[in-house]
Amino acid sequence: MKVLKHWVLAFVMATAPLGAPMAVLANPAAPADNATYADVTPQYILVNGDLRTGVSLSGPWHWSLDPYRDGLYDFHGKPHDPTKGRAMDISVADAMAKNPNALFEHDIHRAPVTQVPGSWIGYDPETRHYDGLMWYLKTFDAPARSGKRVFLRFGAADYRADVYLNGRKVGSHEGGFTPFSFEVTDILRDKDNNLIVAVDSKRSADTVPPTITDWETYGGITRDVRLVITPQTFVDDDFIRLTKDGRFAVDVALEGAGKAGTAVEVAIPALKLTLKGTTDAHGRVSLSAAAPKSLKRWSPDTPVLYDVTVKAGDDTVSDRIGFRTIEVRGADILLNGEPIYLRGISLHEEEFGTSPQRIITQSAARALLGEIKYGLNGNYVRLSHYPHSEVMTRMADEMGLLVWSEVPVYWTVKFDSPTVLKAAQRMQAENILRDRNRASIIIWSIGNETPISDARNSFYTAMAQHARAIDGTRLVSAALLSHRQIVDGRIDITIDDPIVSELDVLAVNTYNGWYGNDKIEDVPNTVWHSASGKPLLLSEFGADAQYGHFDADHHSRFSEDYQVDFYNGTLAMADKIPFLRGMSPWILKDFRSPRRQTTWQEGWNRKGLVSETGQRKRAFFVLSEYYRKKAAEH
Ligand code: GCB
Repeated sequence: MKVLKHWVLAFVMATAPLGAPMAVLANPAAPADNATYADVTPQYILVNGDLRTGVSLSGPWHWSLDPYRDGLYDFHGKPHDPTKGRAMDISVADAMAKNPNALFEHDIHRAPVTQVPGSWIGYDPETRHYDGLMWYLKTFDAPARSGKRVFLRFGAADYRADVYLNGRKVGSHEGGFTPFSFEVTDILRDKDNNLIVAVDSKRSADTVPPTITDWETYGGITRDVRLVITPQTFVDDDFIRLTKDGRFAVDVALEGAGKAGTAVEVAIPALKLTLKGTTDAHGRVSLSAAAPKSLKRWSPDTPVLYDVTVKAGDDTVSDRIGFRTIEVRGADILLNGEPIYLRGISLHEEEFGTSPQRIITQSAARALLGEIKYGLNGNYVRLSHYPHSEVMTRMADEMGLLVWSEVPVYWTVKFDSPTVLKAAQRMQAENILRDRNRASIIIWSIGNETPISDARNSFYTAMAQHARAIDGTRLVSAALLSHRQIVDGRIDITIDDPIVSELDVLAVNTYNGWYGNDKIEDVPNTVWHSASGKPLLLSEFGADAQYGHFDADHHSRFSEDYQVDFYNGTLAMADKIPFLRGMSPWILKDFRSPRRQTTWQEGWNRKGLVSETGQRKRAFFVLSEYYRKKAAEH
């Protein structure tokens, strides 16, 4: 068994109930190859990597299609030797200067240019439905960095990325929605660096998610790329939060030769609070102090963020952090000790508009979340079905929206595969470690609508325990399916998924009145059962409607009238579920989905309450009014 990474152990100890830390470490679905949490956690966390000192490499990059994967394999299908550089990495101009007759089949240095971040589905009509391997090239001069370390950090690349700098492979990453970093200190040169990235969007039965989803695959480098510059020893991770008993708790982990015995100072100037300590032999320190009375707790109504700095040796990391508590008591969800009802909606990572890019800028995030908070009177968003950009979660902190954050364990993941579990846990670790300091996030979701089986149950158990091991301060949930029957002429739904025992909050996707044969007029009288005593969220419900299509006479499917009926019926049902504590209907905005091809849809899932360009459908106002009343009640 490999040695656990120091900080993983640290956080397990810090978050597990007293006397139980080793139990938390036991992974019930432990992969046969003895993988440990060390295998699923990134080598460098680079906490706040999006904000740290550095330079952005976003902007113009060359792109070159490689449908036959020639850049990876030679003529006979043998992989190229990654240590010797690649076909794609040869500077054709240099080589031609030496031998004007040299033969090249690729010339990425003269290939077309696009803007990174973005997705190739928007580059060109030819790439609109491309699913495969794409090469990217960025040439750049390095910033001044004497004596410092340099990391290449990608916000996300969908789905797999192989990264080469100056002809050397610096690393690979699997997973389309989480950040990754590689150290390049010794490879970087002052001038003319060649950064080549092979991004492969192709998924398989062994990927997370697998091939079939209900959303568009945005292949490409979809989030910012940065060179992050740190001192030799630096703050790799910090976890700063308010505990349920009202204390500040801080865990800091340093990386680098000088990580042991280093003084660490965590300051929140607005609260006149400074916590000091010295790292242990592993470069870790845990600090805690009573929260001052002047602390204003973060909530959707008071999204107060404090400037926090962590200083260690030559390094300083700054963040803006809100402080709040979240817990479950019986069937209630308590925010800062008070019961709260989650007035939410689900969201895919797509900006308003028709350009197929998926570029979540601050203004795109503000526009989407603003529609939820001010348009719908909401206080909550389900960021489905994968980790959204850090721009989005930071914006939720700033604007005051509670967040459900999810990993792309969706539908038919290969639950009996230890390799797939490892990939999913790695994504989970990258997501949680990126966002543990976001007050807005209250729920880590371990997946969506997965069919019950023994393999799935142990996979989910491992995921739930892993989430708690990294962050024991938030609630764990999953969007489940439920058990429907007709009893005494009424729709009768029982939540009897065995995974319920592993979850803090139940969540069910329910589409009666849209999918299946139930009529929407029968939905209000649905009876719900759960023996768990835990709070329930309706994590999805919705019906397709094309904006502007009305059918007052027949209320036919895809009309706005039908969608209004569906919302009225489902909200009436919701009012009668005694243990319901919130909802995130499907979905704020119509989103691209290649599997939706009727004349009403034309490649869009039309369950949005607003169209792709942001026009509000009538059902938007139904939910907005419902939430206005709910907000007044609570
Ligand atoms: C679901 C899925 C979601 C789909 C939605 C639909 O249950 O969780 O990803 O997009 O239904 O529209 O069918």
